[in-house]
Amino acid sequence: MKKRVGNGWRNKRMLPGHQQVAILTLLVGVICVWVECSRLVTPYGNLLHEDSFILLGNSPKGVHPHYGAVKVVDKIEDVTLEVSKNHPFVLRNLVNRWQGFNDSVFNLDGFAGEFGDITTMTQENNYPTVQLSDRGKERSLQELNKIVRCPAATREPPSIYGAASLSLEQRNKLWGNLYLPPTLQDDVFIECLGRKLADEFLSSFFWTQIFVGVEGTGMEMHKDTIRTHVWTAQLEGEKQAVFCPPGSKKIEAFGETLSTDGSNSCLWAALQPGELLFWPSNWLHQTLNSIGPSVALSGMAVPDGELAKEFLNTIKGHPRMSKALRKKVYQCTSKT
Ligand SMILES: O=C(O)CCC(=O)C(=O)O
Repeated sequence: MKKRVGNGWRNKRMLPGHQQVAILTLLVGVICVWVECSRLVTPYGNLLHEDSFILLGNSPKGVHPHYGAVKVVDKIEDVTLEVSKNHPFVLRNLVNRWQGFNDSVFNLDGFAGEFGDITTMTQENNYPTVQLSDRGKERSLQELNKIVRCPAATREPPSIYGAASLSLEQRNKLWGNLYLPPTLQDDVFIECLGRKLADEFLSSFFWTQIFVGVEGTGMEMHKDTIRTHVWTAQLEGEKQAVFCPPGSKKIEAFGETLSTDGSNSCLWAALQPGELLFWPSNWLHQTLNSIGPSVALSGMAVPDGELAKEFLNTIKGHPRMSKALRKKVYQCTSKT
């Protein structure tokens, strides 16, 4: 008589030891690959990169290999603490809150349809010398949208990066759906300025902007002249950025080398659609629209008293500010 051990059905299907080990190893392998892949597949779609090189934590091409990746924050509730650390970071998973992200509201076709007549300042130079300034050509957002959608071979001009400053009305249409973390919201301040002065303020300081560029364009390494925190929300394409703390010594990014005095601990980010990048504006920063067209909304924030003092100091003698606006900005900054 055959001896039965334990559950008959299980024993009958038992495989020899080495086969069990092989199957187990295969299973663990499959699970690991799945976990790794699901970490890499963003909640809003597939990766922009054909490979996962950058998203696995390797620095992008042209960025010094010793620079570290910026911190990734997953919870909106953690943003206040991260902002207080005065370091750049990327906030993931914000897109779930962006109403209309994949329809006509939060994409360039939608903007161009709605705000087609707004003027964008553009530059046609190739990176790394791109600067956005009054020296650029003026184009409507509609025109810019058409140009960046053309295949590179037929695009005229071939390389273009534009930015448009939003009016109060345009900004209000979009901001309500952005669900910015409370620390980065500036609505109380903007409302305090009143309608007319708010419009003057937004355009004088390029406070809320749309950036639209083709692959290979970007902004050269610079430090902003006014002291605020800055954020950019990526809507389309990929934007890479390098950040160096105040006083950085030698910076190597996207083929450019810049020598300054001080330390050398820069960070990089590769921002995907649906992610928000934050940086304190006294950090040096450089960007590259690495997969295009790249479309981003950007804004500034002054969440604490110390920064507010610095902000007011840096805008003191600003040439594009009327006396009435200056007075109101002082008043509203101390209130918020
Ligand atoms: O988004 C970019 O390409 C550059 C933004 C920037 O440098 C800035 O707002 O100061």
